[in-house]
Amino acid sequence: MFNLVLFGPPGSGKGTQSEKIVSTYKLEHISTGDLLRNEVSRQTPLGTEAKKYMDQGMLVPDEVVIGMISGRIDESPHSRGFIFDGFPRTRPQAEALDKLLDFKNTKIHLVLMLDVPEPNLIKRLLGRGETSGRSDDNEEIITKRIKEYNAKTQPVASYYHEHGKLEKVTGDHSVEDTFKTLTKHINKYLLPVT
Ligand code: B4P
Repeated sequence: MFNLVLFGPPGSGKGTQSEKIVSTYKLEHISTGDLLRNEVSRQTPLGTEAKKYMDQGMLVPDEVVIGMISGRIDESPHSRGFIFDGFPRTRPQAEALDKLLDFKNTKIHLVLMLDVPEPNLIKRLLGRGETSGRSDDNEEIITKRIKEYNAKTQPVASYYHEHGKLEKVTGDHSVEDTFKTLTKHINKYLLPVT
């Protein structure tokens, strides 16, 4: 089993690159953003709670997200591995994920961090906002999300650096070129399924 974390600020292309990685390596995709949006659209108690935070550009509380991840991993016991997209986003989430995977006799093998300058992030997210219908894709909330990332999520990079798992990748090139760079790192652990 191979487990990958795709890490980076809002709009750095985690969702975009995850789709390509999933189809190339046949990994199981776990996006906490997608899972949370699904809960919101179904108006579940978890979704109603999460919506309050997401609409403000804030992170959803750790215990809500961690509980959701654990259940999702258990749904795919025979997968080749997982790609965690947008999770972990805080140090407690990173520690909880390590414990969870240790309990399942596996671990995080690699963390790929997409690096994109802030003005380009804002431009991309405003562009996505024109079609996504997402309540958090407007200028005021995007600025809050980037602040929240710098305060709470950036420390996750140090956590994985300390564990020797972090690789930084420029996420500012085209989708294809960025993907090529990511595959160079992943191929050291896992080959594409043809
Ligand atoms: P997410 O759904 O994870 O989304 P994101 O960070 O906004 O975007 P992503 O990086 O995936 O960018 P994308 O590929 O779409 O988070 C949403 C919210 O959910 C959070 O703010 C938080 O409230 C909550 N949440 C999620 N996980 C949580 C957790 N673990 N703990 C607590 N709260 C959590 O790309 C963006 C745009 O750029 C797209 O339009 C794309 O087409 C474009 N793009 C991508 N790559 C490009 C490239 N190379 N060049 C040009 N444009 C590109």
